[in-house]
Amino acid sequence: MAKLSILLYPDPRLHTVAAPVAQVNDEIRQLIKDMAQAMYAAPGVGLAATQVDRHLRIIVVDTSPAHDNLLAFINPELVQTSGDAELEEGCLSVPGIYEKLKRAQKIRVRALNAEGEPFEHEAEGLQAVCIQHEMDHLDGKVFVEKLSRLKQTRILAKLKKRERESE
Ligand code: GNR
Ligand code: NI
Repeated sequence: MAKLSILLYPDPRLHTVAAPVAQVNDEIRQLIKDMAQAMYAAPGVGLAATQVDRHLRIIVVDTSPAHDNLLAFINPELVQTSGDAELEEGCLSVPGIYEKLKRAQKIRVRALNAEGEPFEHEAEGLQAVCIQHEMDHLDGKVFVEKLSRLKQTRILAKLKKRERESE
């Protein structure tokens, strides 16, 4: 299995809009396995293909306490959203930065599974927030870019300072 490395903000490749998966085949299934491995190793509760520099519309999510409920969504689409959630979010591509964002509390997602079959999934709370966070990655958006300009400037300064100090 290929060990995938995770792109770090502000890497411009994180702004790539991912292309739909045309055919779910063994290559896609292998990518999903590698993404799951990278997510669990990090550790994180979700990962988008964008973050491992594979610009296809694939996300994996596991918000279960025992890390035993892997969900994979290929070409995910939100078909329904309701309510408001405001949760502190983090991102494997922006390590050490946690900020609150407003999201839908409950969502219904339509996607293909690893067999290429369409399915729908309802999520709420952390799982719903995580799926929305991952779907943003597929559109080239990193969560910090939804914050105010001031907060983004401060986060970029913090990341640069950290980079300087690690040299
Ligand atoms: O590991 C992660 N935790 C998290 C916490 C709150 C809201 C979203 C997330 S997703 C993040 C992993 C990640 O960067 N996915 O893109
Ligand atoms: Ni993220």
